Amino acid sequence: MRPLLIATKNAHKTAEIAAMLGVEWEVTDLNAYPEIPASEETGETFADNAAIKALAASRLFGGLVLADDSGLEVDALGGAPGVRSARYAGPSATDADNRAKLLRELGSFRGKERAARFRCVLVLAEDGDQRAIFDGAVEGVIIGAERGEGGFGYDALFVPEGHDETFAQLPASIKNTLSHRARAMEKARGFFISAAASGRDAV
Ligand code: ITT
Repeated sequence: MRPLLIATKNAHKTAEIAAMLGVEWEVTDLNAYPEIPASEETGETFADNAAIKALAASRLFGGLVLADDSGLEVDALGGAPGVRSARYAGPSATDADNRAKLLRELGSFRGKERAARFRCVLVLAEDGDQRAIFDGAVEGVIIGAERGEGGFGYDALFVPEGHDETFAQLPASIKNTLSHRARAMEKARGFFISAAASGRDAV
């Protein structure tokens, strides 16, 4: 198995990515490496922030590093919360705080005005160099009250296009085929196949 460090403290992201990768990869995240500090997300785009996180961790970890920067864009809010999705209700906001703020901000909007999408950018890095970048998005709508217990973040408020249930109601196996993260990981498939093969050759 080849080691892959996910440059995140968000164990939900790690679990989703590990479920999408094959058995070739031994996935860990920053929770297992307290000596690698989480980076400050100072970028203005998902790509900037994913690169900041991947490059910083790859300077301290001897192997392939993957960073995921992701978030929710809501049309009625001009694309907010966007890159600030994790900090929408403040610097130490919980997921529940962020969902409550989103519902308040969307209080007067109805129907198509509540259109939204999740975006994900994945950056792969090794030894302080960026190796690849992939992105994915999923369109949907923000409903008026939370539904479901699964997932994380804004999942209980987001119904993906073509479905009636939120990401928090749908089984993880379904979310993991149609989410923004799944779509970016699908684009990264070829990269992972060759990286796993080159790891085997090197042994
Ligand atoms: P790291 O920076 O350590 O990876 P984070 O959770 O802070 O963890 P981001 O900065 O990328 O990650 O912020 C993404 C936020 O967007 C996340 O906290 C959620 O609120 C939301 N988000 C991203 N993907 C999501 C998903 O699949 N389901 C629900 N919410 C999601």
